[in-house]
Amino acid sequence: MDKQVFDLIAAEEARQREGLELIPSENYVSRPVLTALGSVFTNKYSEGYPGKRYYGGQVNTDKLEQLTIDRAKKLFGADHANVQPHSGAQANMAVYNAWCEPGDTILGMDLGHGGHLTHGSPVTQAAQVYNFVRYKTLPSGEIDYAEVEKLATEHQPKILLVGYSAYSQIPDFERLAAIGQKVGALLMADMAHVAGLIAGGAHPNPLQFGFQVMTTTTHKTLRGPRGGLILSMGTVSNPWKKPEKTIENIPTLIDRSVFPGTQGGPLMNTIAAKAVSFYEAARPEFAEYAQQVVKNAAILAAEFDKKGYKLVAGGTENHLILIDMMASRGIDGGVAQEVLDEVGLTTNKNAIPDDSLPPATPSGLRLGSPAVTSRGMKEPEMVKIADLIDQAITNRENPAKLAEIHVKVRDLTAKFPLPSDL
Ligand code: DSN
Repeated sequence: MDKQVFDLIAAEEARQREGLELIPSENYVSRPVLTALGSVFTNKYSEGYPGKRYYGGQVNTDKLEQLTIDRAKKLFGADHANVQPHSGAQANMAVYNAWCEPGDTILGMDLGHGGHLTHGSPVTQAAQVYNFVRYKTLPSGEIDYAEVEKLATEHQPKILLVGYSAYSQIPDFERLAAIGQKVGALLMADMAHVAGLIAGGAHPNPLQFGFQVMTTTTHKTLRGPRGGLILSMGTVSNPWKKPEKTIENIPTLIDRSVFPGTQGGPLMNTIAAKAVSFYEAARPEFAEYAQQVVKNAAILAAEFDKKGYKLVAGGTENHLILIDMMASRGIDGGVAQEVLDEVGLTTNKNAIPDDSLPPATPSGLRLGSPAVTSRGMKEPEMVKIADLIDQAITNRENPAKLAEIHVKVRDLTAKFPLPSDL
């Protein structure tokens, strides 16, 4: 009936099918995840938690949410899971609110060095409520652990936060945990980018290194619906009774902070889709997928390196690559993103550490392998993709050549269906 929206959905589906999705925080969900997301659970209000709700009619929602919680706990080896956060940003806010008082200090990674907006960027509301102190990376591209230790000792943060949206290395969780423990901070990891790699055994799990809280989005490498998740270690008790603020009580403090602290009714259809994605992520095929994501990113990085591109940190240990486009080809990341968009290659401009250019036209271009790997692409396709990107950048002022490259992108994607087509 609604042709306008129908046409837009069809056009977006075609864009996703015919293009190469290289934004490292995006992915393609399966048909079962889409089906759950579009299910009648969207009609239900379920404030509270399984067995402790405000409204009637919860016979199915209670079972569904408990199933989702149990699957998440098992997948990540956590004592508790809160599956209600509407997004990663809300998950992070709920943890800050659970553990900190206004004005308390949180030590997190600087946005300009790969950190995330919600880790204390001055433009966020969180930065008005809490006192964020930020650590940076070294010129080598690695976290400056000595600086983390120095800042932690000096500022005695309530939370030591590790997490990022543009960091291509594997953090030394053991070292970070030791620093946090020394100053008595809650150890929090925002693993939104790599949660799928952790679930698939292709990346270390911070919960195994003494971290008490792990937040994530569910839609990146984890390949679920758009949403958030908080995993924690400790004792789970009745969320209706305010517990003492101790690290042991973190799961209950988090539950109270999500609802009623920072959110209203949960999105039960999204929770259904999260449950399906956790089921999929526990399967052996997903472990293969996670390994392939890492292999594919390494091949992409090696190909760019061969072509003389300068990569932040010199390469990648996860799914993500940050190219210093200005140093490599004398154009900013925004120009590169636009040229690549023209030929169906979707990437995003991104700041590099200590960028001399502004955020709207930064030096970097960020890309990654999760979505193309979901389409079944492997090493040979990564070599082709790096080549297509390089050709487009080199021929950015040659429309005829760009049109030829666009045809090559369509030819490649035609051979690899979307997971939702299978
Ligand atoms: N927007 C996400 C990303 O692209 O990394 C982080 O929230």
